[in-house]
Amino acid sequence: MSQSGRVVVSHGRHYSVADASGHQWRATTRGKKSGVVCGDEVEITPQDDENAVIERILPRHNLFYRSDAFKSKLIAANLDQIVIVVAPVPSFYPEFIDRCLIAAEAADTSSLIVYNKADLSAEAEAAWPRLAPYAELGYEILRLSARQDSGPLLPYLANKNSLFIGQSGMGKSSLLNAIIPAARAATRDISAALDSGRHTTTHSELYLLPHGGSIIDSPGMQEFGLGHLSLQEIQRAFVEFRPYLGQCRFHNCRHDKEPGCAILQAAADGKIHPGRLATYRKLLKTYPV
Ligand SMILES: Nc1nc2c(ncn2[C@@H]2O[C@H](COP(=O)(O)OP(=O)(O)OP(=O)(O)O)[C@@H](O)[C@H]2O)c(=O)[nH]1
Ligand SMILES: [Mg+2]
Ligand SMILES: [Zn+2]
Repeated sequence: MSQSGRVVVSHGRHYSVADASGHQWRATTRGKKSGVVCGDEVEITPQDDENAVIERILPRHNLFYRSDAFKSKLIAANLDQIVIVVAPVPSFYPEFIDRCLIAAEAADTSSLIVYNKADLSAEAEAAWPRLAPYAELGYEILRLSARQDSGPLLPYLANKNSLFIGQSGMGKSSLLNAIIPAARAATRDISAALDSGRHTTTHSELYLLPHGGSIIDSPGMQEFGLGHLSLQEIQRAFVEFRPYLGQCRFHNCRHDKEPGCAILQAAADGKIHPGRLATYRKLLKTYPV
């Protein structure tokens, strides 16, 4: 007899699926089939009291993924929001934020930026201006310290399925532990993590919030490829481009060097941040004319 459940752990091709009663099944897919991610609703067939086979993935509201040079990598499904965790130490790359925001826009999920480690006040103050463009674009930024008080994030998480994402060492797992102490996710000193060349979190896992909603903690990443998106999807994902799209002289304008380009004009008028345009230009290079 098959039943349904939600994928709460995805570790290579091994999964945990929680059913409605909260029981967690150790699950695998049939044959070589994979493509199951945290947050997926699935149909399973129990094999015994603990093991089950995933028969199929139920229709997804959305799927968040990135690509590397070779293929796309699924990250999580059925999300309400992406929580991009950044911190002053180790330093974060605005381009990484741009890429996450683009993937989130393309997956039709909202995003929130958490600026963690506010307790490192001198460093936090120094790096703060690098986040200003995102505030200007209307993205919400919460400045907090997982170590001191994660409280300001709670209202944003209530009854939502959130994905914590970010570069390694930003404090995603620390934040998770502060919010759900029972999670007891591994965290690690950055220098130790960098020395070993590994990320501390090695698989994605979904944790339930006591009053509704859930958090998926994901492994840190340095690269966030967008090869799965078309150039048009990328252009639309830059929220500040939207008022100007369709207003260029050429209908297939790449907003590169074309005359009569409304985007370049807006940038020249100071309406598009140079850093964001630089990210766009970098992405554009991967889409040959
Ligand atoms: N000062 C300070 N350090 C923090 C804070 N939050 C996390 N850290 C430290 O930052 C380091 C990395 O934290 P993790 O939670 O492991 O980071 P992560 O983003 O989960 O890293 P990966 O799993 O590798 O992606 C640890 O040494 C934490 O103790 C904070 O609010 N303030
Ligand atoms: Mg982690
Ligand atoms: Zn243009």
